[in-house]
Amino acid sequence: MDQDERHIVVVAMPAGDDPGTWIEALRPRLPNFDVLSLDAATDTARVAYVVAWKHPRGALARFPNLKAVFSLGAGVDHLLSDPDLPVALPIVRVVDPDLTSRMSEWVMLHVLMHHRQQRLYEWQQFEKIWADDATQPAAKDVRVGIMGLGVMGQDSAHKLAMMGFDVAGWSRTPKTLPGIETFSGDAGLGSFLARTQILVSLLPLTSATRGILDLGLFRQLARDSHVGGPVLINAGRGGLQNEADILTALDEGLLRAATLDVFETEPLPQTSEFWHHPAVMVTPHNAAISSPQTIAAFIADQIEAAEDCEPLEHVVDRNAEY
Ligand code: NDP
Ligand code: OXD
Repeated sequence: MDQDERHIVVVAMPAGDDPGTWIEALRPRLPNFDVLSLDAATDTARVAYVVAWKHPRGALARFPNLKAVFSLGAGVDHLLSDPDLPVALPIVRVVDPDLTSRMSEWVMLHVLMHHRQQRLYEWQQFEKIWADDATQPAAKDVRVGIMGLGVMGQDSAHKLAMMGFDVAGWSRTPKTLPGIETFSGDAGLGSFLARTQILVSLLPLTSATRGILDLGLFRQLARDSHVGGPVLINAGRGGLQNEADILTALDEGLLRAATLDVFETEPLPQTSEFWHHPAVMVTPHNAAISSPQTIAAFIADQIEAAEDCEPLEHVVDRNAEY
């Protein structure tokens, strides 16, 4: 094929972010394509695929011959919130065992951190206090509830159940999972929350889930946890949580503690109270990050398959989810 007939794969990132790592990871895997940054893709008619993470709004509407858009992550809210996203295009998200395992590591770490009161013992070590907590329950007596029983939520649920926790999950549609109590839809939410002592949010951000983690929801959580109140752990999206409500709930004792990986504004502003709140653990939206090599292999395989007229995998069902 002539150089000026080759299809282009564009890596689209926010202005100011360097797409170089992703371009380098994709190029050797897509030798028949030109892999370019958004700025370099001036021959817009040749652009067949876009690989995107928080692209500038409207940027994808410039490409008349796009065949598919790939999210660089599992979440697609950054794509679907673009009002100029071409309507008929397939949107593919990352579903990758490496990404999923990393999320489960993070979820288990923070469930255990709260369950075993690690922060208390860190403080005690600092103060040279030798004191144990004779009331520490076994994992089987601790009820963890996972909001979102998709790829991430199911893996975390199974791994927590393997550790002995009493695990339940909540999803949009009903599910049957061995060893996990399941709830679904608006009708199941109240019962799910009423049994939950440690709440883990692994929901996507959609019009139905935006702001769901608010005071009204925190009030419905079980209050009988051995740490003195419910715990919130959110790695879904910052838009799921009402941050003022989290602070109020912590102040009023509706929540005992929180671990937050995602925020309404990222990076978390320097002025945020979360940075120094004694009951809050902050991680910088890195609960699950796969290496560019792993994600590039996943995307390149899909592009090659699409070129061979094979169906794309993990295409987002826009009607079901948003
Ligand atoms: P999936 O699409 O596989 O799962 C989403 C789950 O949420 C499904 O069980 C779905 O229910 C449920 N859900 C969606 N909408 C609702 C609703 N309105 N009410 C109740 N349940 C609902 O996504 P993943 O598990 O792969 O990822 C989940 C999210 O995790 C991503 O969208 C992303 O935002 C976040 N994420 C965060 C990362 C981080 O580092 N912090 C890394 C990777 C992902 P049903 O099955 O019935 O459709
Ligand atoms: C994702 C993320 O969606 O990293 O994959 O947040």
